[in-house]
Amino acid sequence: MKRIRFKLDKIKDKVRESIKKAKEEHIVRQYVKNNSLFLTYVLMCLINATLLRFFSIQTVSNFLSIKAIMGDLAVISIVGAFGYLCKPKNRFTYYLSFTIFFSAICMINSVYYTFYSSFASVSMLSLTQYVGAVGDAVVENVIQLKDLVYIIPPIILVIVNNKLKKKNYYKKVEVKSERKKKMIKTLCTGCGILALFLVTMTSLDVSRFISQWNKEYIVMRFGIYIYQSADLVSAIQPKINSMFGYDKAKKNFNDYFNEKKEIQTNEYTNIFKDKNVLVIHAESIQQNVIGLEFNGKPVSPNLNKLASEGMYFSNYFSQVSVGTSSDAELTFSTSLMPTKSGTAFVSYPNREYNSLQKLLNEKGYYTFSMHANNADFWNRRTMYKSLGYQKFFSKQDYEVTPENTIGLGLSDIEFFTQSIPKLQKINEENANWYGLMIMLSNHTPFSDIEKYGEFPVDIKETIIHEDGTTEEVVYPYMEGTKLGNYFKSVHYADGAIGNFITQLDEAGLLENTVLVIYGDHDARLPKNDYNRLYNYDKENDKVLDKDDPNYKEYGSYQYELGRKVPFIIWTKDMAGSKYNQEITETMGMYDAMPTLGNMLGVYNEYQLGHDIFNVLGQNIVCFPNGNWVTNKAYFNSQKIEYLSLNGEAISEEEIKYNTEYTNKLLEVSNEMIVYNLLAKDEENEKILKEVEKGI
Ligand code: GP9
Ligand code: MN
Repeated sequence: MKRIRFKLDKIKDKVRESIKKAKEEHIVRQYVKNNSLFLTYVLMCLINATLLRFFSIQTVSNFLSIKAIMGDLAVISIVGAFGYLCKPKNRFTYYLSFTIFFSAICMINSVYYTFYSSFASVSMLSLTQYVGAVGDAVVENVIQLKDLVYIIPPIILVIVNNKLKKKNYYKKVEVKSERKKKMIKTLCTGCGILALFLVTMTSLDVSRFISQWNKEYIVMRFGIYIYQSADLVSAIQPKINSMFGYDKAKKNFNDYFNEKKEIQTNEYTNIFKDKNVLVIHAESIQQNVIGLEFNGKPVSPNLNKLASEGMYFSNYFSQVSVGTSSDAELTFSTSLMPTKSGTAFVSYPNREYNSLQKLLNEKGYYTFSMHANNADFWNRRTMYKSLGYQKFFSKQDYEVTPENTIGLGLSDIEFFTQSIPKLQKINEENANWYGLMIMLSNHTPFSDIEKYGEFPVDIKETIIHEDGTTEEVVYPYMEGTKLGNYFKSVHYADGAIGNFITQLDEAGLLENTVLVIYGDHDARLPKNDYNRLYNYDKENDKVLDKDDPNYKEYGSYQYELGRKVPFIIWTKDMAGSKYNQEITETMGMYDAMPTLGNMLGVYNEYQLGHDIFNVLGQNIVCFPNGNWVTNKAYFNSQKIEYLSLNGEAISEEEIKYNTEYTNKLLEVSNEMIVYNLLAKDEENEKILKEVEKGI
């Protein structure tokens, strides 16, 4: 014991001595003076990464996360260390290049986060063509002032460099061995920070880092630069993935479905047997428009009517990832989740899918999709074959002119109108058919307002004065806001649906048809606009104060839960029948195929969702980022906290169970697609060989 104490004292003395020596020799000051360029580079890149966390994740604990700062610092210093190998006069070019590179990473992620509430993935590079097509929408709706702050650090580095030049900073001669020594010292410091960072990692950090579902969590704990490096590796994975780990994935898959016991029938089985099905993919329609009114006029009178006459699933969540519309189509048709990296439509179109379309094909249905956009958008032309569509009516099958265009393409009214003769022909030629109709007009940025028609989103009031005279007062309310424009756009899209139903009826196409409508995903509108919608103070034309008794909380949870979409199943004769009901059970896009399939008399043994009528009171909806929601709670896996939905606390065990359920489901779903597990073995071999050849 004494010996240990003696040794400790000796170390303490040595440290004290070194500090004293350092003070006397001004070592720190000397270091700063001799390494100003490197230190500016480190500081600038670190500030950028911190700002990114601040503007995206937005809680103090996250943006000042020591772990993330350490992770970023380690990467920046390790990369920066090699700058010392350059001669002093070339060093600036090295550091400026990397400052620009790191700033670009932060800027891209900043823009991306606004749009997708997630961080960018290299695998999305293959999807840039689609971003191009909706590019205007992105620029108009998404690039904000906050995305431009990342330009400042490279500018500061240039300014510092100019100052250093004037002070003859680069005139010093450094021999090769001296440069090497500096590099090694800096590299060791960087590795030391990395080692310190690694020992502070928890098992949760490790598992989340490996699984990569939860991008926000990884950025929060590992920093943006480690996240982006790991993402680069996982982007190359689709090719590598399918070459390795097949056996493990296959075993996982077998175990999962062997354990899954599913009830296959209920009172809804076959209620729509041999009926035609017309599915409307309602672009960006959110559930919160249903029932909403301005000046006594409903935003969506037609959807309201369909919801009140049919089966209306009012607690229905979209489960899309970066593949937005295409992910919605995938999950709706196959009951699978979007893939971990890339998108199923673009990265894995050559896989085997068990889809509703294929199951209906087997029963003699003719299957088709109609969408007046470019057939290659989201790689639909190719993927549709794998989903089992027999025909795809795309832009080339419609007459698109500048006059009949709204937003991204052919207006919804025109799209539906031009589709009627096509539908009539299909109906004449086929005993049964299943069709998907993808709407387009209600797509972000909702700025074609003059084409949407009149729908004021202000507040109009008539004031009666004491002398009996009246005065019309108008409060701007949602006019001029993005959300306000969205409501105008929804009103237009809803009108197009109403028009279409009349046309279908006139053409006799509703007699034997089940109409299904789903909102594909939320409209990614600003949270502040919702705050204005729910907390408008008309007297002052601003949002109510937080401590006002009438103020309704609209935080991030309300926003996330507010992203629900409508799901309606309707037939002409359903109103007033026993099927005319509102189903409030929490439900996801992956429950659509099992629920609708059962009504049509088909069953997919590899579905991940459930027939909702078999799981009433106990359903769970998993999201691609690892979050989940039930009737009782919404769990945010980034914050590791939940919001109670029934006012009661939920147990630790329930959280653990649901989280494990979610992670397993996401893993199995991803592996089913990546490893093509639904394919027969010999087909799979063919695909894997193609992958090996780099196709
Ligand atoms: C494009 C349309 C919109 O054809 O479906 O796609 P989104 O941008 O919503 O994914
Ligand atoms: Mn969409």
